[in-house]
Amino acid sequence: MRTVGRAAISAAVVVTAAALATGCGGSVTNSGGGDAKKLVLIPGVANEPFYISMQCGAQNEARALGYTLDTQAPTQFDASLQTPIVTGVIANKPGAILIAPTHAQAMASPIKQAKDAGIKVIEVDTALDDTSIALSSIASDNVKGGQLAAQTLATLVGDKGSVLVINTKAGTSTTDQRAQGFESELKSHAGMTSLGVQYNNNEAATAASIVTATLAAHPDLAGIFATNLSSAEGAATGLRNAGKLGQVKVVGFDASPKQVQDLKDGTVQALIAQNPSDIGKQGVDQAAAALEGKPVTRNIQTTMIALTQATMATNDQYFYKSKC
Ligand code: T6T
Repeated sequence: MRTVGRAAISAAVVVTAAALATGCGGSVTNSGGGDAKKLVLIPGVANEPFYISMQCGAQNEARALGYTLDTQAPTQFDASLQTPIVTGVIANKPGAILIAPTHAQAMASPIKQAKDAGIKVIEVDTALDDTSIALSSIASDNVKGGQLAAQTLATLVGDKGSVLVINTKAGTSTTDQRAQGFESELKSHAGMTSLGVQYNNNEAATAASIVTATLAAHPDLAGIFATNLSSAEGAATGLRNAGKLGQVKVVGFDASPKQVQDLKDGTVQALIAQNPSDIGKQGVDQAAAALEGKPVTRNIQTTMIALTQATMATNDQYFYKSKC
């Protein structure tokens, strides 16, 4: 095992793109009788800038390497909606799937069925607990991202006061790791107290309500770590509604257009931006390697950066896209 350290169809699905292959010759039949030149990207949820950016990177790379890439995403970040997509994709027998599992355990069975059908499985962003199913996993170092968020928030609040973690859904590998990294780093900051983790079910409106309720119980709240896009967008709304903008410091993961605007406005103080386009690109590279019998790298870490008002102007390549 080698690690490379560097820097939505039925009621529930949206087909967001089918990039046609250029160049390379006709279809190649895989062992299951399908099309080995066909890749399918199954993101966690449709119409969300993190996954749109991932799709852009994957589409470009697939085109460059002579593969087709279809994207099929659930309308909500939910295993019960992602499972039927996987099942439907298996029936079409693509060469490989690039998937962001919406639950570390609940998605194991459908994804294993894909593997058992002879489809190469590549994890992009999130991962299953069972590491025997995917051939390769491409993601940020999410524990480190959580630690970085804690260090950044500590500086912003003067290393003292109570802080809240807003997470998405329990069982999401990435955001659970970010919360763990945050909590473990907090142990080195004696003046800071964690109010624990609350879950927003990946809904920004729920994150906003969590902030309102927390402020009612803890008017002296110093800071918030929002573990992803929905948590951070909602936290900003909650603080705005409560009239506490700037007084409660926010470090959020991700860099959607709204998050970038919130940073510019000073509504949030820092964003840990990932590199979803590179996750998509490298996912395609690993899928192609697996299909072409070349060596595959089991774990690949992609870059992250802490964006502040001071650094955002020179790092706009890290801003997520709403379209390719
Ligand atoms: O933060 C990203 C992704 O890394 C995470 O796994 C789920 O949430 C996002 O898609 C942002 O909404």
